[in-house]
Order: sequence, then structure tokens, then C-alpha cells
Amino acid sequence: MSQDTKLLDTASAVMISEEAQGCWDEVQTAGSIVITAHRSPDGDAVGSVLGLHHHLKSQGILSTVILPDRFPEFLDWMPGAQSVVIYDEETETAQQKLNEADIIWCLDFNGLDRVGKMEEALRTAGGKKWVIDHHQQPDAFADRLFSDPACGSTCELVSDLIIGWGQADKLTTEAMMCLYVGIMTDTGSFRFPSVTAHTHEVLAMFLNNGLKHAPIHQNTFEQQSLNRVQLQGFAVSERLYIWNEVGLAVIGLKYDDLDRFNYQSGDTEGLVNKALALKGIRVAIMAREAEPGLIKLSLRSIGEFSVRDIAAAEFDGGGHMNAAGGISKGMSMESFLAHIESRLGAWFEADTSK
Ligand SMILES: [Mn+2]
Repeated sequence: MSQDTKLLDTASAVMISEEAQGCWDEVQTAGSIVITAHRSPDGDAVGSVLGLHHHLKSQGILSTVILPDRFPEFLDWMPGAQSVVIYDEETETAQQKLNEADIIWCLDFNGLDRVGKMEEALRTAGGKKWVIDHHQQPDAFADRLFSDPACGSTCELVSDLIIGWGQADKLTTEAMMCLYVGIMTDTGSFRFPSVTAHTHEVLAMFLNNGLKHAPIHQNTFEQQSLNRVQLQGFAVSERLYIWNEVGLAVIGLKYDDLDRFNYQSGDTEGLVNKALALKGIRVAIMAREAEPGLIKLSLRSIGEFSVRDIAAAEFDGGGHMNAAGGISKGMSMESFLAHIESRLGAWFEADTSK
């Protein structure tokens, strides 16, 4: 087992800044702690807030987890998911907790405009805002900022912080399960370029600590409803639009389509990757008409083509170079697709990555 020991040693040797080290002293004496993440929380957002929450709890430190809106159904199984306070649903409770908090951990987002309707409450809350994030160009709202845009997930950064605190061996199964989910989902199951040897060292440390990974994959990806599977099949078969000359594929699901398959939050998760997986396609957009006149977008790319730039400039969004989100207002799906076609020249003209 000497190999295992070596991996554990490497992961244990994460060096963190003095400031990050100091967080540990401060959380121990804080009266009230809130942990939150961005709106439309994904696996990394939910995983990082719950992972940190479970770890602090195991060390006798209580915290309240608040998310701006509900997380997708496929994350329901995560330990602690049921105790999350959803701002949109329990606004008063959430506001009170935010107001009382001495420390507000802000995980997996880089600006106050990423928390939807919770923005004002978070902005005016008096507690210290400690940000752990991996998105580019964080806004200046953090009292403490731990940002690493090169890192594949916020869950890896939270893991590093805990390892840096010297508490790797104190990680509970619950905490590791949640952190694993975020590393897994934000790296496309450990296959994106952002994955490093260190990512695998952290995962190896989890496994050495007794984490069972197979049920996590199964719970996250293999508990799909028939409606979801059929919606995804329908989307690929009937609502996929391809511009081969530029390598773009768009899936455009209308409001009525979603209704037909009794759409639940999270049902189109991962669908954009089916479009991106096509031969010759290097930019994919998943467009979902959430309500008439409001289209939610998920953008992905391969290589140097930045979907973040398009999302930020044209769709009131942001994200990473190869994975971004945004919205389009006031257009039907037909006019949205026509709009995309009208923008191809501008998007791909200057593109030299092809
Ligand atoms: Mn993330």
C-alpha cells in the first residue's frame, strides 16, 4: 500500500496562503455563518456549499446553506440537500440569516449579479464575504478572495482549503460525497483540460479515506425519469440545427416541447454536450424557452473559441471560455435561431482557432 500512502502525502501537502489559513481561526469564533452559491446552482455550486457545510459541522461549527433558487432534481439525493434554504421560496428566513451572518462564504461565483433576486440582500448584508471561485475576472465585492480560474471546479478549491487547514483526514463521507460531485460535474467526469494530476490526487485522497465513488455517479447520472430521457431524444431528433461551415450546433427547445415532456428543472442538463459531441462541431448552444419571450442558454466550445465572450457581450451572461450561460429576452425560438444565423459572420469571422 506504499503507493496509496504516497498519494495521500502529496494531497496533504497543499500549501495555502496565510490568509486562507487564518479563515480557520475566524470560523471557529464566528457567531453565525452562511454558505451560498450562484443562481441556477449546478453540481459544483451545490457540492461546494454542502461540502464545506458538512466539513464545518463535523468540526462542531454550524452554518446555514442558502441558495438563490432551487437546484436541479438530479441533485436531490445529495446529503444535506433537503436542509438548504432556497431564497426564492423562503425569502424571509434567508434574508434574516444573511443579515445575522458574521461570515458569508460565497462559493462558485464571481459577482453579486450572479445570485438572481438575492443580489440586494447579499449586497447589503453586513457579514464578511469570503469568496472561493474559479470564474474569470472576479468583481470587487469580496472581503477575502480565493480565486483560481485555472482550477476545474470550486469543489477542488474547497478541498484544497480543507487539506491546507490540515484536516484532510477529518473529512467525513458526507463532505467528500458533495465535493466529489462538484469535481465530477464541472470537469465532465474528469475529462476537461482543466483536470490536473492534483485533481486526481484529491480524488485519490477521498478514495483512500473510504469514499465510494460508484454510487455517486449512479445517483447523479443514472436516475433519470422517462420524461427526461424522451425529452433529450426528442431534442436531438427534432430540434437540432447545424451550421457545418462554422462548426456550430444549436438545440432549440420551445416552451411547448418542454410542456409536452413535463419538463423538470435539470432535465436538459448535459444535453448541450450531445450537440458538442458531433463530428466537426466545436461550438454548441442549448437554448431552452423557459417562458414565452425568455430563452435560457447554455454554451459550450472546444479549444480556443470563447463562448464566455459571446455570452457576456450578447446574452447577459458569463462563465468560462469553454462553458458559459446566458439569456435571450423578447424573442421566439424561431427569431432566436434567425438571430443566431445573422451573427455567424461576426462570431466566426475573426476566429482563427478552426
Ligand atoms: Mn464551478
